[in-house]
Amino acid sequence: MGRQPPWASGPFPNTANTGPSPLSPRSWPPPVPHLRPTLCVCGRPPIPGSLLSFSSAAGTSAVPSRSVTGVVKAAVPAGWSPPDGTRGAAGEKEAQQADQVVWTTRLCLPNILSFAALEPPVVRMAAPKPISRLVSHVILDLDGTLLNTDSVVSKVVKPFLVKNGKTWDSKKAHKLVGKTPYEAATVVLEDYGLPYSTEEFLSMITPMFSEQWCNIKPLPGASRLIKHLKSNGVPTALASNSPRSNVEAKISCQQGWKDCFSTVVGGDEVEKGKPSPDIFLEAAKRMNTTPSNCLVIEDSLPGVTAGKAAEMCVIAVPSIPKKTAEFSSADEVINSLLDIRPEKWGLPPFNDWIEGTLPIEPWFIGGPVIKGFGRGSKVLGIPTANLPAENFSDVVSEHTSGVYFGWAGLSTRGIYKMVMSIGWNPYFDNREKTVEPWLLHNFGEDFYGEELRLAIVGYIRPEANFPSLESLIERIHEDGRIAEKALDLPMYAKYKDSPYLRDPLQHGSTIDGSQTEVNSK
Ligand code: ADP
Ligand code: RBF
Ligand code: MG
Repeated sequence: MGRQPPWASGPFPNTANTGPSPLSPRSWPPPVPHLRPTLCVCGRPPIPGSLLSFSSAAGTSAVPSRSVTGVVKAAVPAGWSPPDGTRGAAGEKEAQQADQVVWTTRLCLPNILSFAALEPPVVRMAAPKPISRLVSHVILDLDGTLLNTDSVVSKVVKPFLVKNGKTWDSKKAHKLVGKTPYEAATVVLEDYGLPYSTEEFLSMITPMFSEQWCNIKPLPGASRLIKHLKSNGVPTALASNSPRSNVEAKISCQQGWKDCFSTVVGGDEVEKGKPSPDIFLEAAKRMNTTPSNCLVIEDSLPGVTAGKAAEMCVIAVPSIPKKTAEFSSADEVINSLLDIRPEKWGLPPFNDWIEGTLPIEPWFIGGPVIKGFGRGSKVLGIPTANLPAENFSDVVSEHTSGVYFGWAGLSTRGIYKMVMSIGWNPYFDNREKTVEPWLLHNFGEDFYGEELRLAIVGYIRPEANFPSLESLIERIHEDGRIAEKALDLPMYAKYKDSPYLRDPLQHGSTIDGSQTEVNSK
């Protein structure tokens, strides 16, 4: 131990020195109050007598996981009373060591690992892979990880196809996501039967891409992450397969980005690009550190392979939906940069989460309420007023899937609190990315066809799969409670006055001030 992370003298404590080994019992509980864990167990309490197996990393990799297996008499915290009135047995020890234990369907605070209980009698808590290495340096990929490069693909390829007498099919666009330019070019040529070699096609299309560089948008959470690392003094490199000049041109379009990187390594500066480890090894060298101190964040499979070949820790943020399984060699797979928990890696935690929610730059969508899959009310007892996603496919593809919340305006009724999922509903494994807003109000009737406007102001969690329909329903209700409460915070409450929500209302003749008041469940 004794390795001093660069921020050790700063506001973040040097937790690496709390014991002879991060796994040592002596390092638990950590001496620093804000790193003391909360054990947060999401889901219903397990049935007494069932087997409980969980790992209690409880919030920070500075205190890596220990596993506890035991028979639960009742789990756990002091003061919590299981239905049969017994008190905690196994698990109590955990409860004492943590600052608090929340056995709850309510609040899963950020920086806290949450555990999903499976069906009794065997209750297995799904814990993340124990993280046994702390890092001090971060290496980021650019295209597909920090920048939504895929969004400019249609802008370039569409007019090219038109010129060649073909029609762009947006349904085929997903096939290009995450591919290298060469691979993507090959797919386009095949799909549309164009009479060019891949090299010819690339030479025609590459200059058109260059023109679009400043139209590429950062991916959700990208600016937040690199600015957080910069402001906490964590050395951060950019390592891309693209030539260095392209990388520099792209990041110079993004305000404040250039200063966030201590070095930039381009594909033309090493012998072999990813999946070879060369780019990452060069980045570590330039930061004067060893590979074992580095955390790589990557969206593509070649990038993850390269990071592991460099013997670095790797977080995968796959750009291609539903392909998580392919990234099993990564140390962690997350859905988007919004889900990064730097403290799991011994890096300074984000401090912008508030009451289980992450404020985001608000975005606005709306349209007539259409028929969905017909299972919201029927299967889940939770109606979701579906919007025609094709009307705003750009906005929807720009935002990562996940559970969000905000305000909903209904043309003839008023403004309501709202919680929604956007994505493929992993439990149902949908083919299309849908927007599923649940208005937190009991209407007692349908309102198909009415104009619905949404202001989406915060993020709660990634979409997830669940071991049972019950646990999905329970989690959605939990999301509802989180949204309901958070929307009263001034930072979120102010958006209920967004003109966008009220616009359609102003055209309605029967609406007066009282009817446009905020309603909630
Ligand atoms: P669908 O699959 O057609 O969307 P749902 O079972 O999800 O069917 O029901 C959604 C419909 O229920 C909405 O389109 C709307 O007309 C109605 N509805 C009633 N109450 C609500 C609510 N609180 N939130 C969302 N939709 C509601
Ligand atoms: N579906 C999932 O498969 N996984 C989820 O994590 C999930 N979270 C949701 C959260 C909220 C707040 C809402 C309203 C819906 C969520 N759904 C999720 C979608 C739900 O499965 C969907 O509304 C129904 O399938 C109806 O089409
Ligand atoms: Mg619905």
